[in-house]
Amino acid sequence: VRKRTEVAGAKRNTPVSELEASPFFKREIISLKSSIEQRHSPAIIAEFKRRSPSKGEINSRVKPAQIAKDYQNAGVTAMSVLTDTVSFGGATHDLIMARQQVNIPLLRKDFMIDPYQIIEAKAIGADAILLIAACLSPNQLKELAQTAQQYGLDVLMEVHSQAELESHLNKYVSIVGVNNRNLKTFDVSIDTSLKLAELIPNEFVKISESGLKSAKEIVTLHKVGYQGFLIGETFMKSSDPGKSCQE
Ligand code: IGP
Repeated sequence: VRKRTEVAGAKRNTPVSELEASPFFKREIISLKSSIEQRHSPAIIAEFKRRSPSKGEINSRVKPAQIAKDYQNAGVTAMSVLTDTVSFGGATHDLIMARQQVNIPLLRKDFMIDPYQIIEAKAIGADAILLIAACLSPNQLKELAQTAQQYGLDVLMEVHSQAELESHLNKYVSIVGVNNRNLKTFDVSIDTSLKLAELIPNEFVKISESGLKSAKEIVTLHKVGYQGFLIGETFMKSSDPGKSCQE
């Protein structure tokens, strides 16, 4: 993980007044939390991810608009769009393209450090944002989560450990995601999710993230309380991610 906490702020491509004038800014938010809760069976959040620091190129041919339609047709609960360019080859434009095609909740996946990025997330049509405990101080995370809530966006807080959960969790967060990928070694193990499940208070929706490959893993994690499953690579590495997602 790049250390972002020292960075002064996000790159500001567009003035805030212009972001607020975006047609998406006024659209009604589709709650990611409610959508997962209403599902009752395991809820899949399928990710658009071209490349990653651990895997390199995953799929550079497919387009976000097509994948969004395919994921929605496959019946996923929500879609995650990586908008980080440096590590993941994504762009805010990818989320806009997805938004124009679907009416499922969209998660903006990025390294959020600045309230500007939250306003931008809303302006490009996101319904929820990710805040990574490992990248933020407890106070920074709380302030960003509160800002997101004021804009009506759901906050998914990502943790890797019990320590992060205990130091960073706050009332402005609505979903807790346990990342199975160790950010230092890139090793993935669902044991991380299994271990942390009972430590997440029940008012938060629990999701398990990364490295998920089989229905069996999902059944195991669902039994211990996870309702949502964030899956990128398993779908994206197929030449037809929507179809592989349906299977
Ligand atoms: C998806 P995978 O192993 O299914 O492609 O993982 C998602 O969990 C992963 O992309 C992710 C991520 C992140 C990316 C989880 N947390 C934080 C960037 C930043």
